[in-house]
Amino acid sequence: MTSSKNKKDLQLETFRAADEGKPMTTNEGLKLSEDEFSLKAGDRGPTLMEDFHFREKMTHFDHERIPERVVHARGFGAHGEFQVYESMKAYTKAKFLQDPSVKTPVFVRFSTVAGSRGSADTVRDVRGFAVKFYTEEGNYDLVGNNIPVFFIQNAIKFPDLVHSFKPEPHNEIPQAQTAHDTFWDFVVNNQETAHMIMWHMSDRAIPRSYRMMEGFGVHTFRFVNDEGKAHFVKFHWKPKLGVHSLVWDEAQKIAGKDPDFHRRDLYEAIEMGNYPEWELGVQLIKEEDEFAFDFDILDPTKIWPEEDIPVKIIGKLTLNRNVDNVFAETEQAAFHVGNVVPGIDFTNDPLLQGRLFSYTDTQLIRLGGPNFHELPINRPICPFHNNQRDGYGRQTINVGQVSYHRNGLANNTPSVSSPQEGGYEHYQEKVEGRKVRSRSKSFEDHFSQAILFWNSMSEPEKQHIIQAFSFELGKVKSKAVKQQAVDMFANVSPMMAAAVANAIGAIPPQKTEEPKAAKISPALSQLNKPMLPDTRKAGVIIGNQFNGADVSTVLRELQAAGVQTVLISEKAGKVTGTDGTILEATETFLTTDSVLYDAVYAAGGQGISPAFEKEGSAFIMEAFKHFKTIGGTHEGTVFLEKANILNQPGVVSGSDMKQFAGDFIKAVAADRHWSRQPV
Ligand code: HDD
Repeated sequence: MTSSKNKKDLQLETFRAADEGKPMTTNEGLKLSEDEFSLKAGDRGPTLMEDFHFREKMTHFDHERIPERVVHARGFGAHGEFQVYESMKAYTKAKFLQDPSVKTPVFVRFSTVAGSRGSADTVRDVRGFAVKFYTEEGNYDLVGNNIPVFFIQNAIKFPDLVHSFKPEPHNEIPQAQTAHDTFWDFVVNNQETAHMIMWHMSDRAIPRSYRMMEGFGVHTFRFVNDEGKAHFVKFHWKPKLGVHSLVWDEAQKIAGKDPDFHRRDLYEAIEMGNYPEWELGVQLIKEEDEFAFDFDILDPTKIWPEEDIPVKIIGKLTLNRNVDNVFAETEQAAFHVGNVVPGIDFTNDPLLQGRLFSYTDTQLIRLGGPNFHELPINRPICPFHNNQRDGYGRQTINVGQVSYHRNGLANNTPSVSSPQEGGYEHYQEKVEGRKVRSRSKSFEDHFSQAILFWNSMSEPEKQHIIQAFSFELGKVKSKAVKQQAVDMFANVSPMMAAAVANAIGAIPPQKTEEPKAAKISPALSQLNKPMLPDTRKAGVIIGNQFNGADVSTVLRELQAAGVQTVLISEKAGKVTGTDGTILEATETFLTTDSVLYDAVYAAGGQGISPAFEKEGSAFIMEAFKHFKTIGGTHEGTVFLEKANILNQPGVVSGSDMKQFAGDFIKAVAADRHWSRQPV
C-alpha cells in the first residue's frame, strides 16, 4: 500500500497485475494457444471432460460473486492521504496525529445503507463514510456516516432496524427505500429514532455529491495521551466544498437517468485532478465533565451542539487516486470500528460496543474466512506478526517451527510490547454495576434534540422535511402507522405534523402548542456552510452560429472560476460560431438530462432549430423547477424571456460578458434559489 499517486510505483507491488500486452496463461501459468473454442470430439461433437482450460475458466466465473454487505452494499471508494495540522500530543498519543509533516495513506469508502449493490446512488438514505488510515502503528478505521446520530441506542436492535428498512420479505419491494410500512412501523414503535428520522427526512439524506457531505464518527470515543489522561471525543469531517443536496424530484429522476451519479462524480473529480478534501474536526470533553450536559454524552442519538462544544479542526483528508479495480479494492475492503491505534479508545456507548462484535463477524462470511486481513486493501503498511495460522485463503507463508505464545524455542517471540514500546493498552476505566437489560434513564429523552434540529433549519429546509415526511408516509399503506407517525412527530412540531397529516390523509395531532425553542444550533443548517462555485457542473445549450467571441469569453470565465461546462447541442460534435470559432458538443438532449447539472447556460445560436428550441426550453424549465442557476446570453436569452423567468432569483442574463459570467458564477456558488416563485 502506498499513498503515492504515481502509477509506476504501484506496479512494483507484487499483488497488482498489469495484464495488458502479456501472453494468456491458465492460473497455473501454462501458455494457451486458443481461448474461443472448447475441446470437442469433432467439429460438431460433444465437449470433452479433458478440457482443463474450459473447466478452470468456467469454474472461476461461476464463483465470481461474493455476498454483498448486509448493509452499505452499494458503495464507492478512493485512495488518498491524511495530514494533521498540528500535534495532538496533549490529547492523544496516536502517532498519525503527532507530526504535521507525515502523510498517512487512507482508503475511503462511501455508501448508501439500504439498497443492494446494484441500486441507485441518489436514493433517500444515510450515507456511509468509512475511512481506513494505514498508520505506522497499524490500521485505524473511522467507520462513520454523513449523519451524526443513529436510529437506535442499543446494538441488539440493529437486525430489527435493518429488517424493517430492507425490502419487505414477502415480495422484496421496495428496493433502497424507507418509504414503506415496515420501516415506519419500526419508527413509531421505537421512538428513540425521532432525532435520526429528522435528519433522514432532511436534505442530508439526498446529497449532491459524496464530495459535498459531512462525515461523523457518531459515537463518543476516547483520546488518551501518553500520560494516560483521557478526553471524550467526537469526530467530524467537514467538506471544503460545503454541504449541498439535491431536491427530491431531481434525486428520483437521477436514479433512472444515471444510477451511478455519485460514483461517477467522485471518479471524474479525481481523474480531473479536482481532489476532494475534508478537514478533520474533533469535539473534546474532559473526563471530569462527563455529566455536565443536559444529555448523556454516550447516547448515540445525541449530538454535541457545536456552539457549546466547538469543533477543533485538526487535519486534512485528500482523495487523490481512484482504485484500479473496484472488486479487489472497494468491494474487498473490510472496515471495523475495533481497528484502533494506541491513543484512541472506546466508550460504553451500547451501540458502539455491539458494533465491536459485528464487523469482524460479517467479514468472515462475506470474505470467506479469517484471512481477509491479508487482502491487499486490508493489509497494514507496518509489519504484523502473531501466532495465528492457516484458514481459507491463507497467503502468508509463516516460516519456522513455533506458532504458540509462551515458548522457549523462539525465545518467546513474537513478543508483546509495553505501552511505552507501542503496545496497545485499553483505557483503565473503572466499571461496576449489576447485570441488567434496560435503557439508562439518561437515554430516555428522545425529542429534545429532534426539536433542536427542526428549530435550527431554515424555512426551505423545513419545507423539504415536511415534503419528505409526506412522501414517505404517503407510501405507507397502514392507516394506523401513518397516524402513529403524525402523533409521534407532533412531539417535535405540531405545525409540521399537521402539515404532514394534511398531505397523507391522517388526523391532525391533538397537540397544537409548539415546543419552546430553547436553543438553536446554526451549524445544523446546510445554508450556513461554505458556498463555492468550484467543480459545479453547468450544461451549456449551444447551436450553430453562436456568438463565437462572446460565448468563448463566458466559457473561459466559468472555467477559471472552477465551474465545469458541458456543451449540449442538436448533434454531438462540432458547433460553429459566427466568427468561425469551433466548439465540441459532447452531449445531446438524448444522451443527457437537466437533472444531471447544477446550472444551465443558454448560449443559443442563430442556427438552432425549432425542435431543439423546444427541448432546450424543457431542459431549462426543469432546472428552474429544481431551483438551479440559469443564465442566458444572445439567442439564449429568448429561452428565458419566453419562459417568463427573467426576473426570478438565480436567473442571470446580460450583454456585458464579463459581468454576466461574474453574476452567473456568484449564482452558482449560492447553489439553489429557494425564493423563486412558480411560473
Ligand atoms: Fe455499521 C457496515 C457505519 C451501526 C453493523 N456500517 C457499515 C459501513 C458503515 C457503517 C459506513 C460500511 C463500511 C464499508 O464501507 O465497508 N454502522 C455505521 C455507523 C453506525 C453503524 C456510523 C452507527 C453509529 N453497524 C451499526 C451497528 C451494527 C452495524 C449497530 C451492528 C451491531 N455495519 C454493520 C455490519 C457492516 C456495517 C453488518 C456491513 C458490512 C460490514 O459491516 O463490513 O457489520
